[in-house]
Amino acid sequence: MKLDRIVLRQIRMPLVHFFETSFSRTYSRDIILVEVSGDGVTGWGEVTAGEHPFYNEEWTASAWSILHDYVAPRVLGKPLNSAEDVFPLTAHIRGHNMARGGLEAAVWDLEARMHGVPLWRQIGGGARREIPCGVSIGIQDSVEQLFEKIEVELAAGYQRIKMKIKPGWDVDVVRRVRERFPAIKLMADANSAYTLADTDHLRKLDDFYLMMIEQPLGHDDIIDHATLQAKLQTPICLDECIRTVRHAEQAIQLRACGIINIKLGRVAGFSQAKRVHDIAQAAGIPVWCGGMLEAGIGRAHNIALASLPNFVLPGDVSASKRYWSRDIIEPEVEVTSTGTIRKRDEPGFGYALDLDYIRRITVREEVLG
Ligand code: OSB
Ligand code: MG
Repeated sequence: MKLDRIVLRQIRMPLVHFFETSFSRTYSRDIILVEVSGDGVTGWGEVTAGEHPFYNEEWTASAWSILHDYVAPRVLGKPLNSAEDVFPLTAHIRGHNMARGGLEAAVWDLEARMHGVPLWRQIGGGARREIPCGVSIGIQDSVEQLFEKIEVELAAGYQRIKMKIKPGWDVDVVRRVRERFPAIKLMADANSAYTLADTDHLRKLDDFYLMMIEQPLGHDDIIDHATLQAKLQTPICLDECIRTVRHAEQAIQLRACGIINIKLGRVAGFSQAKRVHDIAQAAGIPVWCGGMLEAGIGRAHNIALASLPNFVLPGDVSASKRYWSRDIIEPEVEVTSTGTIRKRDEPGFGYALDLDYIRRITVREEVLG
């Protein structure tokens, strides 16, 4: 297989509700879609970078530049035996995994379509017919608002609630949520808002039998997480700091976490996501699929990823309507009353693209090759 054309599109989509983490509040997304063509077949990927370099070093404009100037030239016209060849072709680029991963995932989609199989089969997934789903609920303006959101998501059937925390919105809020909802699967995500100096404060969270605490410490730290994990009963789940297979190996070796959140973009695509999945499985570390407020393509790719066998915990992959008044795929992603998403059997990522809508919300487009 050989790519002869890459189209980059930046789309702008307002969120139905703002999403607040410890690092920022997002009202609207600017998302890069990557369309790759070769041998008469087309595949699609989505870049998961945010609008600002606050979750990691990437943002929409940096991802566009990296794709345009560095990723596309390394892949266009090169003979590819499979989508596995994309990661090594872009490995000379340091970091910028989300930009590289957006294109890599598009090539997996293309390869699946070429073989006429669903993406989940192409990546070696398919361990389950239905993907268990949780929701990630951002920091709210009041605890009452948070209660309301949790009620709505539980009524919809979601299997676990993740609440975002930051200094000033942590132990007391988690306590109130736990008192109000004593039996739910609950976890907290700090997005690197704390340091080891907060150890005693974070230990108070042990009282609330959380499933896990996600990324409490530095976005680039593994060693301090190992120190903290030794002092906490609650398992630590690592997100930001697992960018490579080596990071996952080191975190496991140092006992820095009990659980890993795998995000397709953060680890540069499916080939590395699968390897992180495999080494975690071999070490007895469960994984789940994280989210980056994706539009339909990224969401569909996450569903495929979450069908690998060690994705045993509910992920942050949820229904389109929680994010968008209209998604870019048809049908939109829906969740069953038991909080699962059924994977689909169509070739590729499994949903049709709403190209008219994509055209209408495109704010930048460039054809390469
Ligand atoms: O840390 O998991 C995170 C969104 C943006 C950036 C980082 C994170 C998140 C989420 C949202 O938690 C997950 C989703 O619903 O897509
Ligand atoms: Mg996280």
